Amino acid sequence: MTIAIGDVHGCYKTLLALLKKLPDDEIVFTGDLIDRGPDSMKVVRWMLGHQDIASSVIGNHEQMAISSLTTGILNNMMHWIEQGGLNTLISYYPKENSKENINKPNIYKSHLNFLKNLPLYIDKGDLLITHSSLPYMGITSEGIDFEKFKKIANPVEDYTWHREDSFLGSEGWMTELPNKVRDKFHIYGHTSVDKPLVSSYSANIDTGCIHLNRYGPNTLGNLTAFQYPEMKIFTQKCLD
Ligand SMILES: [Mn+2]
Repeated sequence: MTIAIGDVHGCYKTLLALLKKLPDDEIVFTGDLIDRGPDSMKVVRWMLGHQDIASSVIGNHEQMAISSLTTGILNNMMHWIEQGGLNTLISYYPKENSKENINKPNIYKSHLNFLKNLPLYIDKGDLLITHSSLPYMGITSEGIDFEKFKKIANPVEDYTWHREDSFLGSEGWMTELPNKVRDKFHIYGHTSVDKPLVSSYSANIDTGCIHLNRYGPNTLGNLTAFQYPEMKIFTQKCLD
């Protein structure tokens, strides 16, 4: 049994509150642990401290952070900052009179290393976790043949950035279910939806924790956990 948790985006208080509601189970995050929210450093620190029970795939936000911090290319940095990377950098900057100041310069390296080693996907046989939905690439009408997909997919684009545009509704978020991976239940995040989009073969569990009220009063703004195969949903409203 596995519990997947959607895009956290530095919402550490919300994450802790959600974790309190969960039964004991292995936890897998759909990526985008960092950026936009106030406490990316604490979210990554929590991950490093709980590697026995929790793992994560890589999201497009981790990709942006890595390409900014390892290449030194200004355009990469500008793009990341514009997409919420500034709050991540600030979360690593020592604050005045804080007890945590002593540790911060040392943790930076280990945290970046952790992000660099996040996998594109976690395949547990009957369960597949990726950050974004996956493009069909015309492989089969029965759903994605994942073994074949792995051989031809563009690693960054197809696992972490993809959006099934044809499934975007008039309100700007997905109204239908985009993905079927043959013989696997597929859990992903990346495109924020008001309520988890769950079908017999997939679940988008990014309920836009950091985007409360983005599309009007009481839209988005929740962090979701999804237990498989129980298909049980746990929700926590954003506290950050
Ligand atoms: Mn995201």
